[in-house]
Amino acid sequence: MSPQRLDNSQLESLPTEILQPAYDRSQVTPGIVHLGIGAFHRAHQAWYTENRIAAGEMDWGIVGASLRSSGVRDQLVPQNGLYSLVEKSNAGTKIQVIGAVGDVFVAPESPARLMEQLARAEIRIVSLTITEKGYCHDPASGNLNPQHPDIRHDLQNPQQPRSALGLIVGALQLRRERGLPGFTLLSCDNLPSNGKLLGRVLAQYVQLVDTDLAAWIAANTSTPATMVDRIVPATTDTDRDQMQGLLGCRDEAAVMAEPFSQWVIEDDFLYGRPQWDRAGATFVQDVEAYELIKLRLLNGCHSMLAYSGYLAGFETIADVMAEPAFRQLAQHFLEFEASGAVPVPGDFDIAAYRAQLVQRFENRALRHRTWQIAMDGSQKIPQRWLGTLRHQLQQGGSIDALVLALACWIRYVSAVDDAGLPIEVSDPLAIELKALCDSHQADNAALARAFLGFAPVFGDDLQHNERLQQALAAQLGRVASGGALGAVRALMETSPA
Ligand code: CS2
Repeated sequence: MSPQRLDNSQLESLPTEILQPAYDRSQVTPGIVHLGIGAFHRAHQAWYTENRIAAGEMDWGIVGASLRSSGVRDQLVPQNGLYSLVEKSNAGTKIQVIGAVGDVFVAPESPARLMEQLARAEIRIVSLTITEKGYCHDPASGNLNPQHPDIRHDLQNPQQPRSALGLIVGALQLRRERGLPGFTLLSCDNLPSNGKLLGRVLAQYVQLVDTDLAAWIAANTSTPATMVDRIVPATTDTDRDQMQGLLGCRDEAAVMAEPFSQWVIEDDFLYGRPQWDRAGATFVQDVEAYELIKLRLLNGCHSMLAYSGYLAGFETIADVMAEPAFRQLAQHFLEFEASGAVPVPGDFDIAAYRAQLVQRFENRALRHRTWQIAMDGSQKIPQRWLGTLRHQLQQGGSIDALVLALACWIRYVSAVDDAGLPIEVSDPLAIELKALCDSHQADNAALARAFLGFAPVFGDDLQHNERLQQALAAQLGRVASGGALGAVRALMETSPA
């Protein structure tokens, strides 16, 4: 017999130490549609929103949507949208059952039904965690890629859109026809100036659809920027089995997260918003400095540890950090490369931020897989590493850790690790990247040149930098001969920190 699932009827029999909705869920009405209802949204924005619903802001319930698979819907809908958020740290575990999510829709099953949800009069915010590649843009330039297969498809089939942009524009068209206002579009993805980026690709897309609609959308939507931060690894079956023991019922939709959480939001909402600030978020006029610090320090270091650590055979970030040379690499990168390349607000203690990051990466209670973070490098590297790299090159500063990270990424996309085992590379440009590796196998200088000249990731400036090219060729050689661990150790023997 399959075990009882978590649902409304199970709430009263949950152990008392587990927090749960203390409000009447039947009184909640939706105000937000969230596109991309993965683990991150459920551990972050939905958790802040839960706090506000519990405080009486009952008209901000969340309708969830998945743009690809039905997995999350199949987990959440049989549970009446309930799931547990499990905060895990070296100090212990805290569990809260969240009730903010109502229904969940799966776009590919019926784009029209999802567009109807987006067109509901009471929806005032459409938020997004669709990952970097969901914006269908060229990562190096930040412009819409009109050749993207989903964009081409949606321009041909506007009633059956696949992309977030196609769905949003279709829904806004319905709202306009029905005399309804637009909505605020809230990007919560790890992209610099994510609000501006969303506004730009949306405008570029709708220009290809209908110029009148483009003007209406420009006047009836806003796209505030946000900086989101919480480490949320993919949930595993082991996590679910452990949760069953703690809850007394089966929660297929449980999410694991670190205790730390941060949300900085540009206050530009056209149709109201929950008072997320009362739940710990910060509203500011300008998010950019926070975004750059987070992307270049946290995410930059994460990706560096992910590629180098994966090659060396480490499964999780905490495992990588337990190896002294990698920990030193992280500290070196944070202090001597990334920190100098970000504008630091006057009241921001960057040394304390760095120390806290190292601690967060050392959280052994979270099994954050290097493979998970290594996904989609072609979409992540421009904002995580290359801004810092350009800055350091211009200033004549250290680029050692960044170049080593690039060499490890190149080795990673060649799809063989340091033990000679195949790597399952998950990246929209995986084929192109592997082809670059294969055509320059025995020649590190040519390999370095070929990658730095790969415009979708590197733009067209970096290939002309002699210092970078030589350093990358040399580091590719070290990684090939001594493995990632050997190369990290060699670098740390000669570097400060
Ligand atoms: C990670 C992020 O998977 C990744 O690429 O670097 O998801 C990271 O855990 C979050 O941005 C932390 O806020």
